[in-house]
Amino acid sequence: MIMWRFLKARRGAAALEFALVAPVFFILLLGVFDLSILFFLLLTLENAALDAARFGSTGAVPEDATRDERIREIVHGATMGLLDDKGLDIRMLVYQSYEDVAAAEWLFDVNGNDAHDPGEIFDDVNGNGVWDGDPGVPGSGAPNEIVVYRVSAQYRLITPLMDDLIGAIPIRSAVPIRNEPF
Ligand SMILES: [Ca+2]
Ligand SMILES: [Ca+2]
Repeated sequence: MIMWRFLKARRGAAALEFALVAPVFFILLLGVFDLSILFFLLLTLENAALDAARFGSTGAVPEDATRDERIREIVHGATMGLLDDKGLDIRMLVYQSYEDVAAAEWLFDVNGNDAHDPGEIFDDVNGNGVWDGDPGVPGSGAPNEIVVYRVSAQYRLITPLMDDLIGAIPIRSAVPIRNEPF
């Protein structure tokens, strides 16, 4: 009888332990999923920007589309549609020098108004606490011009608590390239 009670108590304790540990375990598991997906999307984004830059720098104009359209098609193709619902943003910006590229303060322009709004994060390259803008001019550039291909998106974590805590995570890639003398 005592033995039976002991076993029952042990089973109860094991159930209680499981109830306590299970949520932590699942959150950790989802965290691993999140990190894997994030890493994969980041690689995809980088490949997309590289592919776009490689094509764009040749100056080739396809028969059935404009250069700009083809560059966007390449990015969509390389990201396999995985980022289409994650705010995929493709920008080609033309710079006069590599110094201008280095000075450009990248903005995660959530509402797409080309201005910094409260809550939007940016690269504070000169460390003055404000967004100083980007000297880049939209376009895919003329021969020998420097073009930066900026591809960005945002990822929301699957892990419930972490998503509330962190919010949307910006992922991005920028590839600078000098156009060929086409
Ligand atoms: Ca904005
Ligand atoms: Ca600044």
